[in-house]
Amino acid sequence: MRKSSELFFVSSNVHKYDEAKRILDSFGIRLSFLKSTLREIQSDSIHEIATLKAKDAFAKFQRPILVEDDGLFIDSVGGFPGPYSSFVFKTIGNEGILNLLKESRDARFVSVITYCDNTVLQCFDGMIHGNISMSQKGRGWGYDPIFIPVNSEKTFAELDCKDEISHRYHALENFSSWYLSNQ
Ligand code: ITT
Repeated sequence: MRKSSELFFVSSNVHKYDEAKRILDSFGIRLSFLKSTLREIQSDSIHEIATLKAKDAFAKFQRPILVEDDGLFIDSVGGFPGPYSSFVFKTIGNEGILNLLKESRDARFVSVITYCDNTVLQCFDGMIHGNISMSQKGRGWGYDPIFIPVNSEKTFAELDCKDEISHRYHALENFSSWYLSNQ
């Protein structure tokens, strides 16, 4: 790993970058954005998807990069949409998910942040438990209007503190400890 090299977040999703930037700022790490749609394989493993996204991003840009793959796992429907969260959001969306669910609404949101440079490829996991709301609440992006984190009555879209508790926060906290101790 090169000392003090600029770090880039590669994604098609600017909301993910905005949150990652704010979170890494709080750990003293500067993050820049490279907007790009990466090759996303269909796989049961978000680690595998994140690893291949990272290899694709490094091959494209030849710079130290971070990518992220996320999954919303809902217990009562066998972990669906899980690794297919991006496709499911684009197809049936939040209303489609709400229509699938009955009483049991426990879920978890998982983030796999992957770092890649010319010598290292490493994944960092983060997770938050919660449940799926009965209807969409708040004006956030993606699944935020339907995901209620544990110990809250509000969805991510309605909360001011998402950055301090989210799946993304936990994955980036793990990344930061490793990155700062390897600088
Ligand atoms: P990439 O270009 O980085 O792959 P993406 O939006 O396709 O962007 P993912 O595959 O990682 O990202 O995300 C899976 C889905 O979960 C996608 O629909 C996201 O909008 C959604 N998602 C991820 N993190 C979220 C969060 O914190 N809040 C709400 N929705 C989220």
